[in-house]
Amino acid sequence: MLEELQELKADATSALEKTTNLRELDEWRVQYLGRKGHLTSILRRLGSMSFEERRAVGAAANEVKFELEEALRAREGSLKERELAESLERTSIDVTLPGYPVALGRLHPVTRAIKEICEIFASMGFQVVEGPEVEWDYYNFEALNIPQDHPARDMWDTFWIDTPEDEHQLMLLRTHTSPMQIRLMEQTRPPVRAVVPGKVYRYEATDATHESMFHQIEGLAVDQGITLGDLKGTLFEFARRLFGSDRKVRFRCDYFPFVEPGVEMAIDCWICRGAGCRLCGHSGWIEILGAGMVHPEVLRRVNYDPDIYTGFAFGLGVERIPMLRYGIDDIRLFFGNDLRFLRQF
Ligand code: YSA
Repeated sequence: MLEELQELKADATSALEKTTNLRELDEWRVQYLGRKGHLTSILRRLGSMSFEERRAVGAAANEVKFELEEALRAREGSLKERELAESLERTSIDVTLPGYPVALGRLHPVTRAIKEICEIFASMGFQVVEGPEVEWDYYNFEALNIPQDHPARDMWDTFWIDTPEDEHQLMLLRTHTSPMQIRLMEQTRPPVRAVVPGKVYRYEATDATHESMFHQIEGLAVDQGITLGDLKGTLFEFARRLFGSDRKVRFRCDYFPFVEPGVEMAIDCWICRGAGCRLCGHSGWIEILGAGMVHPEVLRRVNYDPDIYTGFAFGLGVERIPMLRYGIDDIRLFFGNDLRFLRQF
């Protein structure tokens, strides 16, 4: 029996050296070490042996088993290495090839318009500041001369925020960037010259030129001796730099409770070039901003003496600028998240 074991070991060792891949190695394992393999069949016969024989053959069989298992592991390691080297040779990596390009994002057209507009005003000496989108009723309406029952509240209906019962102030999503006029003047003394970009919200039906969330840029300049001429000069210069001198600009009287007098500024329609179409409501003009001279009541509320200081302010709808620029005929495209649209800019 001991001889049979030595023969088995020699036989198995030479068969192991002949294996050339992992599949053959597994077949070898089943043949020599498996449940129905050669070694197991020898071990099964141990039961019919004498005690002395069983001890000697059992110990020798375990030793052979241990050695064959060791040899199996070593062979497995070298076969794996060989297979890896062969597969690398087959696939051949060219480390000098350029890598995959990293996909770069880009700025949203509205973000780009905000940056560009702020840069124009910054070059005219305006500071750029931001303010809260969630605002108190006081700053959005009251302090701007729009008390509780004022009809102007109808055109600026908004989304209201629940506040704790003991909080007596009303909270809302700001309908315009104008509340920042008050916050700025509360914090500083004249001269003030600032622009405020940011999101605003309105509870209104959407159409080609109206969204319920859009962006505005507020402008405010307060000092001694500021006139409506300064307002017009500043806005004309802004329009000339942004659109070029061939675009037509129109000023008309308008009403806002926090200015006196009030104006609106419009640019000739980008689709029909003034002839009249669906987009401009057949008027030939698209309104881009409301403006005016800051109302004396508003100045008084922030402790600026209206007999000494005057100022102008404006609120510009940002989305309408890239619409004018690129001939975009529907504002809803900006936030529809269609990459085919956004990748064009
Ligand atoms: C007026 C006088 C000031 O001294 C200062 C600011 C203002 C503007 C005022 N706060 C205001 O919000 N006026 S507005 O309601 O006419 O909006 C200003 C601009 O925002 C519009 O000219 C238009 O370009 C844009 N806008 C208004 N509603 C919009 C909109 N853009 C997209 N969607 C909407 N729903």
